[in-house]
Amino acid sequence: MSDAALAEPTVLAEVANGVGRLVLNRPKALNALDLDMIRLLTEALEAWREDPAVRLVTIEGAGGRAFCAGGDVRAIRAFVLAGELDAAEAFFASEYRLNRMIAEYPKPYVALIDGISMGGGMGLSIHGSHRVVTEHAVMAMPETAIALFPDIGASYFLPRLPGRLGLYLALTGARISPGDAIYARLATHHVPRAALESLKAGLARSGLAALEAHAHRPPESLLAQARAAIDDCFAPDTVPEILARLEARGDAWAKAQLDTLARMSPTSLCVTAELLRRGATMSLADCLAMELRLTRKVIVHPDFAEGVRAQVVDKTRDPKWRPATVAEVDPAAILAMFD
Ligand code: QUE
Repeated sequence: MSDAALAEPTVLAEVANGVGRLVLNRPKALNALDLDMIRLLTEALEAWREDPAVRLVTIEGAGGRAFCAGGDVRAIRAFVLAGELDAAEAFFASEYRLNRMIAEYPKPYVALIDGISMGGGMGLSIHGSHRVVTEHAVMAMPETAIALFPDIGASYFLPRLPGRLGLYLALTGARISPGDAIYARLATHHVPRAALESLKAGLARSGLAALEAHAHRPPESLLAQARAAIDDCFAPDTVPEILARLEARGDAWAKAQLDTLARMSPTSLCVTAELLRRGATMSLADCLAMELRLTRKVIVHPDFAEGVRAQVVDKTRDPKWRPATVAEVDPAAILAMFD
């Protein structure tokens, strides 16, 4: 028998005791979101929207390591290299449609984040009404490392985080802790892993009241400690000005940020800063439409295939960016990508 015939479904969807339960079920790939999973999630949410047997929806990841590590950028890269740009666009369009459906969902949507949630995984959680993090949660928008940009509605939600946290997370791809996620308002409740089964039983028995009943005090936030430095150094809207502020600051924290930013695609950093500047005053629907237009330009830039190769396919972590520095990026070329 083929692997496909033996394979379990990549999304489990079941209704019991008033709860529509979604499980991302590709644990070997850290539940990374492929087109099939997007279709299955969309179909389940559509079916449950008007179903009186579903009072609330939960979503979680199988396998204990990840909620969802991202989108299927490996497949997108293969489409780009094969010249199948329509297939790449279809992926992003269906992913962003799902993000919007979650944001507009008429029932409570509770994401249980007990592990890695990055990129596309953030798109399945952040737009929902409630986001629970366990002590094992790790969140990030790491797309500048693969020369993509923070998408899935990030141009809407990141500029709306406190101070300049959103631009900081978008440019550096910083991985943040459960305490940070609550501090930044990316998460709403902290529940220990050991209490998740009890929380799920409580959600079925008494609905959303179970969230408050199971919530623990959030752990300490490192992001809170860095907040003044972040707000100061990431105050400008352009990357060269941010780099200049970090260089002028010159302390260990600033040097660490400069080291991180030096590994990211310079083109992607500049695209990302402009994207968040624009998204700050736009609706979620308009932000998602802007991001979809931008994917067409960004995925055909050579940095994208190179970034996915270096970080995801070969894992050599040695991307060769062109241009190689922010100073060499032509601001007019960045603006042209938003046309
Ligand atoms: C930056 C990213 C992603 C990444 C690594 C980065 C990303 C993404 C994946 C990923 C993870 C697991 C998989 C997979 C892809 O890795 O967006 O197919 O199984 O989806 O440094 O932005």
